[in-house]
Amino acid sequence: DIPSEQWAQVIEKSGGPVVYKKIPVPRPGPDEVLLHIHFSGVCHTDLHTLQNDWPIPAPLPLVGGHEGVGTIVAKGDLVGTNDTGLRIGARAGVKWLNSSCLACAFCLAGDEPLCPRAQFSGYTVPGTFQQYTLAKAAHVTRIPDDDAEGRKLDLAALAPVLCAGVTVYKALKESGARPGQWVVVVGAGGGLGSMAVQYARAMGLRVVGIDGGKEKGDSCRKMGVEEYIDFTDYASDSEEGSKELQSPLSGPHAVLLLAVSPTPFRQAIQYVRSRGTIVCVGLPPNAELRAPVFETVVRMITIRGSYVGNRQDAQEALGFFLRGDIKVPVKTVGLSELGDVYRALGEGKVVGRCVVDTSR
Ligand code: 8ID
Ligand code: ZN
Ligand code: ZN
Repeated sequence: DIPSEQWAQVIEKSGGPVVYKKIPVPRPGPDEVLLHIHFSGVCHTDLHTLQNDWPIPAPLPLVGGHEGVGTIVAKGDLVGTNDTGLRIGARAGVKWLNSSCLACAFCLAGDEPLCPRAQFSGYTVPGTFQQYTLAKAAHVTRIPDDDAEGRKLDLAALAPVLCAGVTVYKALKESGARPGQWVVVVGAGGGLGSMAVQYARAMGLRVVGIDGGKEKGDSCRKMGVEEYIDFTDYASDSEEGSKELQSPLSGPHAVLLLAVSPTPFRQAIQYVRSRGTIVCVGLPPNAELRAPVFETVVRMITIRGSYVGNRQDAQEALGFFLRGDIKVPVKTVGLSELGDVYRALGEGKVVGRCVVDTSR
């Protein structure tokens, strides 16, 4: 039974606070499914949205959230009934990429996050911080009922795979790092970072984690870093500071930049190995990349961006989770407490990922 009203967290003015209130349950269009969302991870992107950090403003009022796991409760007439896995009662995931045109050159080549007509969950269309959300059938992630061993899935732990997991898995592939090589994860104690450490390990890479504080350090070691560097131990949070960072790092093959501050984006060139790759993923507002041309050339450094992943990347990232390779502890709180999570994220106090339970 689908109710006519539901609880949601609504951004009514930019900067917040979010308002916990009842809103109507939407009905699916012909190419959409309606999901009863059970859990949704809270990504730092959701905080950027609340704070209106980025060049493209989000339309308000808005329901945020883009890391949702749910059950399909209704679907439109164009959604196939046969082998698509989208039957009523099936589990499915909602990602940042809510839809794309499926017809442009990017979509046809499996680069649908680059589609000029892409829509984003919790940014340009309502997201997963509500009990029922719409999603385009073509873009939901199919989730089996059980894991690879036939055990019941931990859906709260699975939720972060749908943004953090797919994003870092894709970024690691984009880095070109091979099994046995070193990768530095900058922001390793956060949501994407915790996942990145585990995916990197599962992909046979050796990991150095950088983040701030002892609690994040303990968590990084649990996730599997061989070395933890506490950036707050270094004298200056500046490009100069990177000279100190170089010595413990000794030339990683790849650097994944997941932090939400601009400084580490400028430091990475100083310590990445010659012929190494710097992958930019974090989105600090108004930040600019800067690298000396001479060093970039004579050391053959690659600097690239990586943006979520395509539908296949999502299924592959989910596969690691289903096989038991991704064990990032999540802190689950009620959807009604989302405001506290935003606050903690803004203060850098979230270790790993917070997930909201839409039933409370
Ligand atoms: O597709 C994409 N490119 C994509 C997908 C998903 C998220 C990009 N993102 C972006 C988010 O919008 C955000 O800007 O990635 C960034 C990280 O998201 P998150 O992992 O959800 O945020 P978090 O949990 O707050 O983790 C950030 C970590 O960075 C650390 C913090 O301590 C925190 O643990 N950090 C900071 I801030 N400055 C640091 C520094 N100088 C640092 N760690 C090391 N060195
Ligand atoms: Zn995200
Ligand atoms: Zn397209």
